[in-house]
Amino acid sequence: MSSDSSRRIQVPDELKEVLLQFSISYLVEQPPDLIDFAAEYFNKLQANRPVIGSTDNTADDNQSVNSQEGDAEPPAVQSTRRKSVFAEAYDPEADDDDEGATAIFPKTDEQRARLIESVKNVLLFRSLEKEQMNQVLDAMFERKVQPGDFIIRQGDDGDNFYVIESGIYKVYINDKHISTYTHTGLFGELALLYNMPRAATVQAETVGLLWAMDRQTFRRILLKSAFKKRKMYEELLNSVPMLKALQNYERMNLADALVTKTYENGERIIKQGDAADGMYFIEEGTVSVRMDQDNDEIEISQLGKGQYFGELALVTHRPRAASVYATGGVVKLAFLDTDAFERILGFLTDVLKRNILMYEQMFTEMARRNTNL
Ligand code: 1OR
Ligand code: 1OR
Repeated sequence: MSSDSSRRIQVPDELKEVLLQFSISYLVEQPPDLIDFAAEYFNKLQANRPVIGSTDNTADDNQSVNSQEGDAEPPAVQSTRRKSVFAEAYDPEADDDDEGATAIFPKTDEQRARLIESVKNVLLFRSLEKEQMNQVLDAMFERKVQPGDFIIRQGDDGDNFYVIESGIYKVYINDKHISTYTHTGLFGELALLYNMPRAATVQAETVGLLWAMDRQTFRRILLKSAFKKRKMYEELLNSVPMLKALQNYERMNLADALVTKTYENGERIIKQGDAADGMYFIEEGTVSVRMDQDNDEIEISQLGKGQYFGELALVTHRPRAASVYATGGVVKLAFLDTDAFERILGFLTDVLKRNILMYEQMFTEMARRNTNL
């Protein structure tokens, strides 16, 4: 699809991390002047830079106490206590928050069945092994909420992470309503993953039921796998021009949903005429797109890193329009299944349709050339 020359520029991880943290702080605080805010932010960052080689980041963590209601301290100021996160690329491997035993909350069969149903679609849990998944189920506890209850307040330290069983929850940033969860989804993972203050306020609109997991357990079981996955796909997702329209937070959710698949040279990835089960982003290697013609196949396009395919059938709800093969060695792809596609990229359908228009134009062009021959 489009050839984006900026793809060749390697963005260092540290730069990405610092800019991500800065952007979150900026979005959370929405200060009147970006430049003043940036100057202050980076000065503070420099002043609080930890001594090289120091690994005291978890000591801060364990001391953290939930800030009280009405705490006037803005998140960026509060966060200077967590030097490591804002000063350098966060390394969960160096995090020793995983000491000690995991809490177990006994559950009735009925509760456990409800919990399993609620976590079925939690993308963050996808890469967990069976044993880890059982630990997660044991560690979660039920929390009933009433309309108006504040589950999370922006700027607080992170205590729990929540999976929704039922209820409607509104998300606010600086008192501005930005999104709503209705009976499904999860929230509260950001503060625990990135070791930073709560990025938003979450308030219950209706009675509801949440499954909660405490910070320690979240970090012990989920941090490394979830963080690694978000990190792993970050570069890929940043290199796909179509996804520029996504907000950082949506890109993170997309990373949770992706599954890596590899194909050997010559292997077929998609067969023309098949029903679609998802789409692919190319992480490494090239693929050849071929269409059936007169009992043969002709190549209509080659795609490489940062490009995607298999979206057409998802958008049009039709069978695969072409076959796709791995070419020139091993091909590594990130696969997004239909469900996650609809949930996360559904609103990008208009962008995708622009490409589809291009396929149609090319098709008409080819048909015209063929009849003129
Ligand atoms: P948390 O631990 O920071 C608040 O606590 C939670 O609200 C947060 O984790 C997310 O789980 C959830 N940006 C940041 N946090 C969000 C957002 C969000 N939506 C839900 N949460 N944005 C909205 C994206 C549609 C981006 C706004 C710029
Ligand atoms: P899909 O889900 O139909 C095959 O599965 C994929 O090949 C398709 O999604 C596109 O992502 C990809 N026409 C149709 N599909 C194409 C084309 C294409 N190129 C890539 N795909 N044309 C080539 C445009 C450069 C038009 C050919 C006439």
